[in-house]
Parts: sequence; structure tokens; C-alpha cells
Amino acid sequence: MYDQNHLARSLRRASIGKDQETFLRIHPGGRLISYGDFFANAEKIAAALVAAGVKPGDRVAVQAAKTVTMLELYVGCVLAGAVFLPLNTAYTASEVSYFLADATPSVFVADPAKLDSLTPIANSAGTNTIWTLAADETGSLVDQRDRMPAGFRAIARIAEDLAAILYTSGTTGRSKGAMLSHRALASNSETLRDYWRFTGDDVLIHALPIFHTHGLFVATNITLMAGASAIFMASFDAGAIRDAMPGATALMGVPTYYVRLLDTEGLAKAARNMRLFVSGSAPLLAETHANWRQLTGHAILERYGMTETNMNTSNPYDGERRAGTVGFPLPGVEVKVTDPDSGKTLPTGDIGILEVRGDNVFSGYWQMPEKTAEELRANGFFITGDLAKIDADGYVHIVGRSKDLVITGGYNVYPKEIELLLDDLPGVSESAVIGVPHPDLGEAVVGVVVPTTTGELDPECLIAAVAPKLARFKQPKRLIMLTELPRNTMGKVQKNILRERFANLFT
Ligand code: MLC
Ligand code: AMP
Repeated sequence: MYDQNHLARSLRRASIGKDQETFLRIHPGGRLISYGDFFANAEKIAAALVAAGVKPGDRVAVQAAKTVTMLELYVGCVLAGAVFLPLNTAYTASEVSYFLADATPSVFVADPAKLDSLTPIANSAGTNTIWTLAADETGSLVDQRDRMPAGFRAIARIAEDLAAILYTSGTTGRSKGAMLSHRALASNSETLRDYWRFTGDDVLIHALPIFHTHGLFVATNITLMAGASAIFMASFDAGAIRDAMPGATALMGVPTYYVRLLDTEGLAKAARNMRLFVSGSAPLLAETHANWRQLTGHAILERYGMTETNMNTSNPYDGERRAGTVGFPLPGVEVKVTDPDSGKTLPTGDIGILEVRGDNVFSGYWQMPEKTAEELRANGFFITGDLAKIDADGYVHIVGRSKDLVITGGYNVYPKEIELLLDDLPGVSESAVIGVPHPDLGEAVVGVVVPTTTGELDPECLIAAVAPKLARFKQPKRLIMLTELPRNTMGKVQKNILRERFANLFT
């Protein structure tokens, strides 16, 4: 029934004939979701979407708590040929407004608690079908689903058709929608399943959010494609993850997970029979890698990816997992390090911009052909904006970023977006937003503000003033007042000097 739909086929293949087996075990409570029930519900949602007028290629946006129904909606979209567009639950109404206006979805699924504020926003984006989904798995999406029969025949989709759009922040402050094809998602997750040896016997601890690549396309797709099962946690809780380990085989997390888990009692014993710990989305400190190994005996497997590309490189399953590196290009992925000015490939060991090519790479930015052309070369190489080197043994090292980006607890924050808001406030002459080392989050967002000469500014008031427009994780953890910003001879703000000066703010 899924034969004609590229990604649906790939997601379903491993669980055919295993309808009674468990796909998800919900934590807390232990409720079991079988493969059969999960796909039947996804089929019903696909039928509901089609009944609501959703056509292939239409966007279906969702900003809702992590639930099984949201995963069913994802697969339902794939089956209906729609483009799944999940949004971070931390986004404020003002942020959501941008995404809806840009993507003009046919359907928007919202948390019922936010319905009043988001309905007018969705309506002005031309979206009139608004369904709700609450954290307790109730809402009109569920009602729509339960009115429909299962057995939906997946709409035919070829490899190039879009399956999802995920927004990634942009250096100019405007977020860009990365268009991900059926091929990009299917090929990458299948590769990862095999590279990391996932089988039907695996039990993954799934604590990541499902509105980003890591929790959705890595953790969820791999589980489905292996016919494995997952312990499905609505949010991160270090104690709950530790307690789940004896009944699990694998964990995927951002570095903050590992830092926090190291602080839990009894970790070594709990982790004893685990098979695999994967880290990514932000740099894992070599120190965390070493501490983890010493305590648990496991070498964390670090991999490197992006919203635009899914996963590009991974440390080996069998060979040496080298701390401070992101391993080797995955099968089917080419990487090279190029000179930022000439675009020429650099010799082994030299630092330059990492470029990647493969089936995993996105199809471009939604309705931004100029941005697409700037970052995606005609020959298929995507210019990641990450600074890297490849050592003599072939290990890729991410050594920095050429893009002005802060990664805090695995979430990306583009300084420009915050600087634009700060600069608009009365009494602010200019601002610079930087990331500085933070023991828990890797990097923390810090704002440096230059007041107008007359102004007396209270940092707390400034943060409060931008808060309604910024998701919590983007808000500066600290604001510092300076009389001027350091600039080079060209007049460009020298953020490196600010980063050095405030490097010890949190450590
Ligand atoms: C929460 N806060 C953060 C934050 N997360 N601040 C900065 N950065 C973050 N990442 C805020 C909270 O709102 C709260 O604010 C305060 O910080 C402390 O909250 P907490 O309770 O300690 O945070 P918690 O809810 O536990 O969240 C931390 C976290 C979470 C690490 C579990 O951020 C998380 O799930 N990160 C994973 C992100 C992810 O999935 N990234 C993958 C992207 S895909 P206050 O002031 O109200 O107390 C990608 C591609 C790839 O990058 O390669 O994978
Ligand atoms: P995102 O846009 O949220 O997908 O974030 C992608 C960015 O996260 C990459 O461009 C890198 O800068 C960073 N990243 C992901 N994985 C790693 C890693 N293992 N080490 C260092 N940086 C990483």
C-alpha cells in the first residue's frame, strides 16, 4: 500500500508483518504503541488531511508538544504527499507568524493553549484549517483522525518530491526553510541505521524534541527503518534516562545530555548493557568524551550533521571513536575542505570551509533562490559554513564556524536576529550578540550593548523588552554594557575580541 511513495516505503518496510510488536513505550506510564496501531493512525491522519483538501506538496505546519500523535502526523503527511513542517514549541507568536506567512501551510496544528493567539496569525497567512493537539494526546486532530478509516493508500511520491521543510535561522536574521526530499530523508536514515547497526532488537531512548533533524529524522526514522522500538520521553530528564538504560540499547543526545547525565548517581551501573551512545548537533568536548568513557566504559560516538543535510559524517562503529572529531564521511556522502575565497580544495590538514555532497543534501531554501545559489553550488556541493580540517587518517575535525552562529544546548541561535531587536530598543545605540563557553549548554548567548550617551539602561529591562519576540533559548543569559564595540580597520565588529574578553563569564 505504500509502494508508490518513496519515503513511506522506506519507513514501513522493516515493520511489515510486525504489527503486534512495540514501536514506542511511553515514559512515564509505560503505555505501549504497536507498529500496527501507529501506522493505522498515520493512515487515518493522511485520510483526514486529504479530506481537508490537502494536496501533494501542500505544507502542514505543527507547533505542539512531543506526542505519539505528532509522530503519526509526520508519517500521515508523508503518506498524503504533504510537506511536514514542525516548529519549535519555544517559538513565540511573533516567531510563528513569520514561519506561517513564509510557508503558507494548508493546515496548522497548534497547542490548544495557544489557539487564541495563533488563530489570527494562521488566518492572515491564509491558513484556515487549524487543528489542535495537546500534550495529553487530545485535540481536534485526534478527533479528525478517529473519524477516518485506516488503510489509506499512500499517494505516489518520487525521490525528488519534498517530504519536509525545516526552518533554520539565517545570518541576516531571516529564517530559511530547508526543503528536504523523500530521497534525502530516506537515504540518510537508511545509511545511519546500517552504519550504527540498528536492528529490530534495539531499544532507543528517545528524549530529543521531534521538531528538529536530530529527534525526527535521525532518532525516529532510524527506529522505524530498523523495526526497532523506542522509549519515548516527552522531554529531557537525566534521571529518567539513566533509569531507562537497563531496558534499552541506545541513546541519542546533544552534548548537554551527556554533561548532565555525568552528574547523575549510578550511571556506570545503568549504562552497563547499553550498546551505543550517539552525540551530535553541537561539539562534544573531548573532556566529556573522556569522562564518559572512564565512568561507563563506553566511547560516545560523535557524528556531525545539519538541518540542510541531515547527517554527513560519523565516527566509526567498530574503529576508533576519536574525541574531538566527527569521524568519516558516511557512505554516499562526499566532503571536502575548501578555501573560503577561491573555493579550491585544500590539502590534508589545512583549515577551510567544509563542503558536502550526496543524496542527503537538501533541495534548496523555500522560496529563496538567491540564498540557495549562495550556499548550494551547481555541482551539488553544499557550503556548510563550518570550519574544518581533515587529518591524515581521514577524520574530520570541526574547528569553528565561518557563519555567525551560537549553538546553545543543541539549539542554533543567529546573533543577527537578536541584535536587530536590541538595536531597535530606545536607549540602545548598537549591540553585538556572541556565544561564550557554558559548562551545561556548551555555549550561552550573551548580548553586549552600547547605550546612547544619554541613556541609563537596565539589562533586565532590555531582556524583558525583547522576550515577547524571542524563544527563551535565544534570549541572552547575560547582557553587558560597554561604551563601544571593538572594531577592525574596516569598521567590522570584532566578535572574537568580545568572545575572548567574556570567555570566563560562566566558567
Ligand atoms: C532550555 N533553555 C535553554 C535551552 N534549553 N537556554 C539556552 N539553550 C538551550 N538549549 C532555557 C529554558 O527555557 C530555561 O529558561 C533555562 O534555559 C533552563 O532550562 P532547563 O530546564 O535547564 O532546560 P531544559 O528544558 O532541560 O532543556 C535543555 C535541553 C534542551 C538541552 C534538554 O535545550 C534540548 O532538548 N536541546 C536539544 C536540542 C536539539 O534537539 N537539537 C538538535 C537540532 S538538529 P528559564 O530562564 O525559564 O529557566 C541539529 C542537526 C544535528 O542541530 O546535527 O543534529
Ligand atoms: P542545525 O542548523 O540546527 O542543523 O545545526 C547544524 C550545525 O550544528 C552545524 O552546521 C554545525 O555547526 C553544528 N554541529 C552539528 N553536529 C556537530 C558536531 N558533532 N560537532 C560540531 N558541530 C556540530
